[in-house]
Amino acid sequence: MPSRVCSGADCSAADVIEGTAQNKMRQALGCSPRWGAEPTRRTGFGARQRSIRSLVTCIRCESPSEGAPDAPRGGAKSSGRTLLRIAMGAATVAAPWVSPFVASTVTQPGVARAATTWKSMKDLPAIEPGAHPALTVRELTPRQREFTAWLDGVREECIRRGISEETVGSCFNELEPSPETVVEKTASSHVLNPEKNLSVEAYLRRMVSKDRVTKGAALMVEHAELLNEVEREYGVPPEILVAIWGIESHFGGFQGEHDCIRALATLGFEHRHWKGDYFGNELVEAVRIIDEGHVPLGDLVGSWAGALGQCQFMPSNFHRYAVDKDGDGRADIWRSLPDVFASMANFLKQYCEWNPNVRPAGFRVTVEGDQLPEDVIGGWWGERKTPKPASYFLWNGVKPIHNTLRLPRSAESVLLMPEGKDGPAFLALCNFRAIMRYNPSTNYAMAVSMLAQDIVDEVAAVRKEA
Ligand SMILES: [Ca+2]
Repeated sequence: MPSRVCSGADCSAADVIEGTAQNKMRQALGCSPRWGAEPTRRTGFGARQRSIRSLVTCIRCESPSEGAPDAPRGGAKSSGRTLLRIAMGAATVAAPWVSPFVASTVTQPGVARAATTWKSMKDLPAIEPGAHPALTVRELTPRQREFTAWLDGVREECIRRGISEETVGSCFNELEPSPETVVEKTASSHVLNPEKNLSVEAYLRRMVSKDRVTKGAALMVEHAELLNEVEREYGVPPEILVAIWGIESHFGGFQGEHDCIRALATLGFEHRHWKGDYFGNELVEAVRIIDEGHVPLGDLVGSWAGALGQCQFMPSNFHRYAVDKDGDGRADIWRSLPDVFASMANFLKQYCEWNPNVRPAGFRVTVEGDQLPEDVIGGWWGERKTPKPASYFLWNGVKPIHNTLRLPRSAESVLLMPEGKDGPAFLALCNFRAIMRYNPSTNYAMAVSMLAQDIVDEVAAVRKEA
């Protein structure tokens, strides 16, 4: 190993060097580490490029023939053999952490170009690719090439929308798509989308569990002041906010564990031919969240489909509807409950058109007798029949299962029986439609409505006992 110390002052590529990898290489070369040893968030293409640049830079510093007048050369004249030794020393040290990504994506033309550069700099024999394990080359797979080309388009769109190049670089420079394909995702969707794969009864049992009702009731009481304030502002009742919060993220306890940028990039890339640029657009909007400083990049985690925070907003909805209620300058739907509740309520009011004058969104009912005519019995929300006043159903054998329900008798309602007369029955009022806009699933809207009403019942029961 060379013993001389490099000042780094004449490193022509110093502006691109950063991170642990480079410092390891500098230390191996006897150079003092100068740059922050922040580990990079992802390892990939950018880290690779910087590592190679770093290696070339240090070799340049070691060269007496480089001609920099103030370079601290230490008097010893480096021979070509010394330079080669330096390079191989660096490569040896670098190998354990460079090899995996060199092996995966450094391209043959890239190494040939580096070798040519070196030769022109030092008049040394060109490095033969494969001469050292760290320089082993494998071509990009067609998928990786296509992904890189697609991502270049997204980069351009980010810049066009005014996002800083620095943010775009931090999000994309070392990004690779998730290995899961859309097919695999679809195959496992029974886990990811239980509302599509369970019976209505089983789904409701899972979503409106006793545990969720109890916890929701406790949290509604605990945050009553804040929730009431949000209701005064947006017209959405506390129990609905708590129910959506409970179902979307288990009251903030589980917000998803996927790197949102990578998830959206993978989906955008995989869907590029048949879903327009929906996910590509969401990806750009996710990068904008970072650019605006709402949350650090490492904390931008969410569902596999890119839904974010305790209220599971897609990035574009975040920009339209997220609210900074606590006034700290950031709409923090990950950690700030005032922001989470106000954002949900704002979304329900603005986008879902929540009607503040009708309290329950819907509720579970039993249907007794068979006096109801067939033409008022609907199936799923998409198969609903013409609305009737709630009182019409109550007169014809329909009974709510909730204890505390105060039903606006004149409110327009539809009867939903998705699995026929032997399955669960639901009376849906106008705000049922609003919940369907939050998540277009009849099961989801039934679960939210029912959980909200069960939470109200639970709070009433506890107060009565007290
Ligand atoms: Ca805030």
